[in-house]
Amino acid sequence: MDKPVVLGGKPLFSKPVPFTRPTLPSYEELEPHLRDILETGMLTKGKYLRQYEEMLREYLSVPHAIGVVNATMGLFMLLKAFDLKGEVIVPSFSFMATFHVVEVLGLKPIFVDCEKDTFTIDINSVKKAISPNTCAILGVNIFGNPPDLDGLERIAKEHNIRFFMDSAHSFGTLYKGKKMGRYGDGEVFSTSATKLLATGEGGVVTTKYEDVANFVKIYKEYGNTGDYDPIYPGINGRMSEFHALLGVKILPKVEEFAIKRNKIAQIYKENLSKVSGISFQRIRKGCRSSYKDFCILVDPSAFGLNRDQLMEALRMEGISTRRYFYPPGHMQRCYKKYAYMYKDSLYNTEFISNRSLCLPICSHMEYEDVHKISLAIERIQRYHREIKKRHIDLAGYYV
Ligand code: T4K
Repeated sequence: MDKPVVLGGKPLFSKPVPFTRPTLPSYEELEPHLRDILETGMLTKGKYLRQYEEMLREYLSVPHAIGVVNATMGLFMLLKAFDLKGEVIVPSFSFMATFHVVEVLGLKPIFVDCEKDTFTIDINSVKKAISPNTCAILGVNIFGNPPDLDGLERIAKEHNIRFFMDSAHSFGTLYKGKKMGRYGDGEVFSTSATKLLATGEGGVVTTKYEDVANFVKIYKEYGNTGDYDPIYPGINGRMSEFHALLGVKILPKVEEFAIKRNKIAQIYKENLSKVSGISFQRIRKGCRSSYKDFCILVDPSAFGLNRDQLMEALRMEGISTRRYFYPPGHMQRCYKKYAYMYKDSLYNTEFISNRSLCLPICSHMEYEDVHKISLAIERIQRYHREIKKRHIDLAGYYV
């Protein structure tokens, strides 16, 4: 039966399709190393973290790469190293961790707009937001798509302020042919379970400055340099040996994963460009996205249903999606106190946040599943009128 499930049709998948799954080494590949960790009893601060960090420095071609507990703490420690005061410019269209770090450090996040096509931080919006209180810009690679890094570096230099990159989505990204990790005053990658390089929890701080790298290394050890007389109050920001071991095994495969995801994105685009009302994030010219996420925009008038209605219809098909990033930063409850500053001013951010939907993607996804998900979206669109009627009934029922 051709009808979508929401209208009583047959599901295209025999079991639920997860939003993502990490691509991991086999148990057999890990077994001797797990035995080693367990037999030596070195669960943290050991040789696997040292090996991982060495591999990261080589892979990213950076002088300093520090494995940490997660990217949120990595960003916290990186910014802390600069003893900043005042305002930090952040894109409102990002994951909550980007702005939380700024707020928790006692700095003021200044939310700026994104570009309508790339979804990344808009340079003109950044320029307008610069004030005598601005101390830094914190850019983000959105879903793996880099912003105008040269432009951001130029603005930071002109105004003598710091520039950092939240590169949480950036293993697999290429900016003008080069890997991330070397931009601005420092970058932070995430290796949480949904990333290309998935160590479970984890982050990587990169910087060109030796003193900043040393700060982070000591800060993540409570500020203790080894004599139990800390030089400053730090935290525990360490990455365990189990997490580092996963990093050691997965890092050599990141390139292959990025290529695979780019192929998946290409198939989605080929299929869905034939569906009325669906458009895509534009990848910056000369760059490669990691496609940590594959995101579509749903135009409700052309598609016939809005983003949330499509999400619900896909959920009924057993297909899991995410509304990254909704609501955007400046509209989140915890930033209500700043809302007066942004009335109607972050137009692109609100436009994209209301229409974007991330579809399932992972590095070991079958192309056949990409075609089937595309087909599910296509038939939902084809039956949009009936679904709309039905959805109104269901919406009433669900509330
Ligand atoms: N900056 C940016 C721009 C970020 O996007 C993030 C994090 C950060 C900073 C901070 O990085 P970390 O401090 O986390 O290192 C996820 C992740 O938890 C989060 O790391 C990520 N960004 C954010 C965009 O997405 P959820 O809540 O959407 O993921 P969840 O738990 O619903 O899982 C999604 C899918 O992954 C499901 O299909 C289940 C699957 N999954 C999940 C886990 C946890 C697995 O297969 N295995 C797992 O272990 O947040």
